[in-house]
Amino acid sequence: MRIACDGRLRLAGLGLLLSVLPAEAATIEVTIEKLEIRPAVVSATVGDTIRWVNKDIMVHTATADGRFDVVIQPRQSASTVVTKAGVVDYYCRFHPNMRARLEVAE
Ligand SMILES: [Cu+2]
Repeated sequence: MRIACDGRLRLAGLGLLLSVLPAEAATIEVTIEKLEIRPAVVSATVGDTIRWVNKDIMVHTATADGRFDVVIQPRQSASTVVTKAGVVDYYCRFHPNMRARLEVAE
């Protein structure tokens, strides 16, 4: 009986959590490989998570002046949540030729 009780509590907790999160919040994966960011343009909605996966053996950043500066270690991933709508151009601080864009909708 105790297990059944815990299950109900957990479900109630999950329902509460879901009700405060935007329904459409998603994680969008962007790959960095051979000093290239792909896809170069992604569409997102405020509240979404952008997750960069660095497949290279060198460190990269996803840097948008005044917005975010995410360091992505070699062979690892890192993420940020987009909090404002608009077109965001970002680049890598170590390799300024690496550029990409987020198009963030309200
Ligand atoms: Cu880089």
